[in-house]
Amino acid sequence: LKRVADDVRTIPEEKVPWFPRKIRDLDKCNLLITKYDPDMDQDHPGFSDPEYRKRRRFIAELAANYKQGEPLPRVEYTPEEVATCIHATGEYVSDSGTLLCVLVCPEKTGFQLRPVAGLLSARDFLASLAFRVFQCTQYIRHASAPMHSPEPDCCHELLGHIPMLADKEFAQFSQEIGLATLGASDEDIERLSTLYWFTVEFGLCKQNGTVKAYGAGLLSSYGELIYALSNEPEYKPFNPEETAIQPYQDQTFQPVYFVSESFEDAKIKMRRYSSSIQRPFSVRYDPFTCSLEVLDQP
Ligand code: HBI
Ligand code: FE
Repeated sequence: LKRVADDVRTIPEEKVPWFPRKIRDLDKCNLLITKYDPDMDQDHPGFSDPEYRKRRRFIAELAANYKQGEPLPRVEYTPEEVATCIHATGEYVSDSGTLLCVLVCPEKTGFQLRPVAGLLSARDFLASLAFRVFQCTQYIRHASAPMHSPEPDCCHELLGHIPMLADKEFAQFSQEIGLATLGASDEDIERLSTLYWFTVEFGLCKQNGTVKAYGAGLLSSYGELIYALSNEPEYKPFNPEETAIQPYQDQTFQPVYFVSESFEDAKIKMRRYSSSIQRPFSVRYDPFTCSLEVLDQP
């Protein structure tokens, strides 16, 4: 009888993909997707610039050697990088952006940054959010294309993501997407990553009756921000079931945006959606031990 019971218990567990259970496990969430990086993508603005590629390898090395809990590696930006960032964002790139997250976020929301060398797999990227850790790039886009970067870069993180991570409601929303992805099937990761895309990256939200942008991809792209609020694209109400299966664009402006009634409303809808995802266990984050409690489903 015991044998049978054991067998029954191990069947569902075998199908569950590995996921981090302690914050230190994020050192293993490091699967890079290299298709848009300057060494692999012929259309990358830095592809034919050996100096740029060398600089990127240097900054990538800092991220590769980083271990959870260490202070963020400091990058001394060159005058050219500073100029590019000012061009892209109108702001001086200094440590003041990261400082907002290093100093303000712990107090406001507990979000931390860790360095990442580039685009991560959606599974690894989203898993870190479950621990209130944001994987943050430190390199600057290529000087020849200050208004557009095929990959996330430091300008995008500083202008788009970091201020949002200091918002309580938004931090909760981000963490809950992360928690929903842990051990999820590839299909569910795809749907949750699409939801992340249309909210955290390209979301619109009503505020006092007016539609405003809050997505980091919009806040860090002046061109797309104007376009997104211009009435030219299509607007749909945010509804996770529908939003999760909307095909999306990562090379040009979005043809469609989803509008939430409020962050609060988006969070409630997202929570309802996440709880409809079938997993043979449930997870709860314990902020005191920075680890997950994993409870088997009865
Ligand atoms: N990796 N570093 C990094 N930054 C992102 O914004 C990011 C990523 N990997 C995947 C990803 N975004 C998208 O798939 C999201 O929709 C999850
Ligand atoms: Fe982003």
